[in-house]
Amino acid sequence: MAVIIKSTTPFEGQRPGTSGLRKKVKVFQQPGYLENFVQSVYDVIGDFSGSTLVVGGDGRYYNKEAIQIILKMAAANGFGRVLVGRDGILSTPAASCVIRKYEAYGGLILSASHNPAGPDEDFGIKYNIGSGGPAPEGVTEAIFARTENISEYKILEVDDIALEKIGVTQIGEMQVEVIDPVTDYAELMQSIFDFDAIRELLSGDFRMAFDAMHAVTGPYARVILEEMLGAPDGTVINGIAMDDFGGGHPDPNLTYAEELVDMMYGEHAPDFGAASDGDGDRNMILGSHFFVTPSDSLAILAANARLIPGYTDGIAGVARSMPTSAAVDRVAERLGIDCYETPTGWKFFGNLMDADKVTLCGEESFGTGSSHVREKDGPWAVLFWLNILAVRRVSVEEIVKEHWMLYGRNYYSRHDYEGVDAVAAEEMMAYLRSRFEKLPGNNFGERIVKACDDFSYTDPVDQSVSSGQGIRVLFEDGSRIVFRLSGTGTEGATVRIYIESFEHDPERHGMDAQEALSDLIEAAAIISRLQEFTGRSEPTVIT
Ligand code: VG1
Ligand code: CO
Repeated sequence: MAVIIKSTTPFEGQRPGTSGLRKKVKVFQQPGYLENFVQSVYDVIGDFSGSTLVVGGDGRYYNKEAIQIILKMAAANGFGRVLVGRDGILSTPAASCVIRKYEAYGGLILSASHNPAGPDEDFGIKYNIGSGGPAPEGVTEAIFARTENISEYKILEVDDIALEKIGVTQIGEMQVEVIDPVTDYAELMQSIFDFDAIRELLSGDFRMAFDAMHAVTGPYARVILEEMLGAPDGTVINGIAMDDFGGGHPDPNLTYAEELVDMMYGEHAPDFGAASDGDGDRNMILGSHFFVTPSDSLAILAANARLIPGYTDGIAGVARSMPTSAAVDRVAERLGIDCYETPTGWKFFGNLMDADKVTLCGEESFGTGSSHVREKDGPWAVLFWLNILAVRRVSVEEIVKEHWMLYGRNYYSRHDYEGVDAVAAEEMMAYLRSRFEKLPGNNFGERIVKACDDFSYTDPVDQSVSSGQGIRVLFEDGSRIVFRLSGTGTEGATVRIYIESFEHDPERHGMDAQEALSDLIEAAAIISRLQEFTGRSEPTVIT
């Protein structure tokens, strides 16, 4: 029987940010908290009666409990069918794939991405629309507005639904169909990449390692890399998914993917190394003793796309988030295709892909993807690189260096200051804004400030405007510094500083990025008075 329960939760803080609603598990466990968010989603997304919802998550702590609530509420609210990954598992890109393939009304994805998991760590939920992509700002704002005045939610009072086996269960008027979390996604990958060529590469001397970081990509990588592509057992490391991600921080970067990084810089380093994050939408690419920046990776995928069966006809256009380096812009220019600069967050790529304006897109934060789904896609990026390597048969390092020769090198780095006092961080941003008029004309070493602004984006498809998306300090020589506050952290504020400069001269491509950018890094500290505001002098994470 469906019951209506009067809500008593504190609604505060349910604003879905860049990647949905992210809070500590304990916050989600408050009676009615998750229920209120879910009911608010169901209340504002339109008439879905009788249609299909997709549900799945990265398997983190509270995933299963949350799914039971979501399913019982979906039944009480009139969905006809829910497709749910076995054991409640679906990586973020696989959820996007399933939504699209089965033409679902939308989906609920449970993840806090790369944030640590466990009873004292993070949980998250977001709504994706029928295209398979994250809900656009209009929808997330409507969900938020609804959470502020919701007074009751509907739930079906039934026993928990078995999710361990493939099959269909009826609850009330609704069918719950448990699906294999990997099959549909693996089929999609097979339709894009040359699996035969990759299998051949992997059967020779070529050695690779994939670090699943004890998170959701473990089962995907084991099936696709080891079973379908014949990579030797053990290629996938940390491949067992755990609800606390093994106590780790499944963020595929040089700091947190320590085990893989040690291996790739060790004595018998494999030829290729890759890692993905908690929910499988991010990727890090390494060669033997060599790190590929995500911005370079996007540019290289764009430049080599025609080598891949799924993109032999070329790509329609590319897009990158504003703080991502302009490396891909140079490729777009040479290919004669459009390049769009969007705010941070995958949802801004959706309209461009739906309108066929772009095929590939990416972010500096280890996110790359294409219009095959509407999320960034970690394993897809890994397969893309493998397919390029299978065709070109040169090393990762050679591919990147040749790319720099042809297009020039964008030196790039991001400095994160995590867990900063939130008020201090806002004050620093306000101080920066107050200097927009004063900075132009000033010089820092040899570089002269040309302009400063707060990035604002007008969507070329629906004309919606998103402002306040990051402070840019642009220099006359084309280098730049960007200041942003993270929208995904759950403790205090995270200040992100992005630094970029362009080097055309191949003689100067061999520098360490921190060294090449040192004067800009210093300028960033002076311009923002970072230490005065935050008390910090060293970043928490450098990528
Ligand atoms: C970060 C990244 C951003 C990414 C977002 C979600 O956001 O910088 O590029 O889209 O995480 O990624 P922020 O606001 O903290 O800078 V994921 O893998 O959490 O879905
Ligand atoms: Co993620």
